[in-house]
Amino acid sequence: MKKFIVIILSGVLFASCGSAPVAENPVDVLFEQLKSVGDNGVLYGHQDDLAYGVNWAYEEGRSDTKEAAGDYPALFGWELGGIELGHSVNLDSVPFNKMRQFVLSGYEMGAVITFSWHPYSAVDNTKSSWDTDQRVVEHIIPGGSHHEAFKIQLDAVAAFFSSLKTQDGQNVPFIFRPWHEMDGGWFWWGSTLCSPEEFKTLFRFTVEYLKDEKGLDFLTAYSPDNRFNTEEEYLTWYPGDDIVDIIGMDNYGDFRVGAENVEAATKKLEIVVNYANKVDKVAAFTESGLDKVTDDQWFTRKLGPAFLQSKIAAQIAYVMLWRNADTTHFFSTYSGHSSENDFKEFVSREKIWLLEDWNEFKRR
Ligand code: BMA
Repeated sequence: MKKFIVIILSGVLFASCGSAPVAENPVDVLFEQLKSVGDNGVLYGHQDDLAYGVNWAYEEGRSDTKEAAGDYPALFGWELGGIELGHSVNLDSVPFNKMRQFVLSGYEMGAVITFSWHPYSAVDNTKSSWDTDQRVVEHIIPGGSHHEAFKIQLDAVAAFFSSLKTQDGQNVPFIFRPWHEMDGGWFWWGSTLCSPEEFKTLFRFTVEYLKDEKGLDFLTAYSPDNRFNTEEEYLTWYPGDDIVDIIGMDNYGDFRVGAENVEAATKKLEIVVNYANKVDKVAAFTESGLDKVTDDQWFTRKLGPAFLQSKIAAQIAYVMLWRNADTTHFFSTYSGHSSENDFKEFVSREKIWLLEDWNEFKRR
């Protein structure tokens, strides 16, 4: 309750149309809420936060964020990889049935939900997203030899998305962030294995198939990695304003200890925000983190300044840190870690919002 005086409960879910109130589309509501964040704050998000953390897994109510800083993240990230093969758990062993529950409870708490997807190749389903010995994109886009196989993968994604409903049957709104970090060379959809045109075709087909064929509705995020220095470079892989809602960037590289360049990260976020403002979209820092948080003041000295030191970069709607798997692979803090106090200080800043801050903002 640190930040706002609650004045009125907003009627944001209902718009009047004639005399009968008509429920507004929850995806549009989410977009408007994220747009309204602007200068006011930045939502803190964390991947897999409710499922597991360092030294625990699947214990109801737990969250590394909450245990370190007293509240849940305002945004929860989830990963779909493996669903396209019909697996019941994702590639990080999160059961999809549990994920559905976490998504629902996160949404009901007021948090924003976002999905990433690291699919196996539809050309050879023994090849993970990180297998880069084969060109895949050209074979799965329309006209390609494995296009039908790819559609079957999308059907599995669609079935899961369709199952994300509240008890009264309302669809849970969410952000879908497929084909991220395409400017790098570590995924089979990366810059070394497809052309920008092939990539855009893949991206557009993915979104259009899920929406037009499968009747789904969601916000779509575009998130290259940090390999750009101009707007033109940023847009190399951009599939179009008509299908993208969230203008994002992933960036670990500019925070790597020894090779840090926070100024560069800020400049790139400014490119992201300026473009989002120009085309009336939401800007976001879609993925970051410091592997094993090896700098105890990383949050207040590096991550925070990357966007708070610039009035433009500070307009991002959210920043999401990657998962806390175990003591060898974690990207945010946890209770007992030497960066915990710094994290507390970071999230206590006026502009950094955990769940309660976000909920208060929505009620203003
Ligand atoms: C990567 C790592 C992997 C994980 C994958 C998908 O960045 O965290 O361990 O399997 O994301 O979540």
